[in-house]
Amino acid sequence: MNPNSLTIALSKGRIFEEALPLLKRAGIEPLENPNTSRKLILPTTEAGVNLVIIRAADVPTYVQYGAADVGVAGKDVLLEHGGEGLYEPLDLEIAQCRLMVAAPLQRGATRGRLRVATKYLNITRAYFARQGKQVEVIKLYGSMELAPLVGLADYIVDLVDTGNTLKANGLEPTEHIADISSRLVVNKASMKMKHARITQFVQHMAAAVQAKS
Ligand code: PRT
Ligand code: MG
Repeated sequence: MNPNSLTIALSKGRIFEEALPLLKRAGIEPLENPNTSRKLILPTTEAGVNLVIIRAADVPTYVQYGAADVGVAGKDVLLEHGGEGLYEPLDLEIAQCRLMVAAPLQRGATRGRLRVATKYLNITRAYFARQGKQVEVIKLYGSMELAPLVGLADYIVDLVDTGNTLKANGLEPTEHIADISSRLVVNKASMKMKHARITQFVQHMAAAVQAKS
């Protein structure tokens, strides 16, 4: 094990786009663009530092098992995962949004147990349990906004940024569950074995976040 090597897990799309300037300030630039390259492991300008490009929801798992030393993941994904085996040393303040309950603007009286469609099963179950509400949680993998329109669910739990997606589908946010931003996560064993390298990386990223705000 090279104590100076570093594998960084992150997803394509908004997290990659917003993490890139922070990584650049920390002296790390990918040698290829993941949006055009088919490579899943991207070498960077810094020797021994590689980016692995994976699905957003898989980032905590890769870091938990040490397949990556560090990663960038949304707080939504971390709450759903549970955070086992991970340190969360830094709020990167990127990809910000809110996790909300939403419902149709026009909603009829509901009979029986409320149904809530979401991809966040754990968060949703815990949230309604805290409210003392009995709900049936229906797992979906995307397009949650459709569920109330076709009678699959009474409510959804989803991320909201501008609110345009909800509005376009005749929905409105009804309850705020959590403010979301992306976090830097670190594998607990890597933190011990590569302590100097990871501490330095976290400090550089913290300085990059500061410089932005
Ligand atoms: O898209 P894919 O299926 O590959 O995976 P993913 O959806 O998990 O990844 P991605 O890249 O879409 O989202 C990664 C992370 O970005 C999420 O886990 C959040 O932490 C963060 N993030 C920030 C968001 C949003 N803002 C966001 N607005 N993720 C998703 N959205 C979606 C939301 O689900 C809804 O469909 O955008 C829509 C709402 O946006 P508004 O502006 O219309 O309100
Ligand atoms: Mg998405």
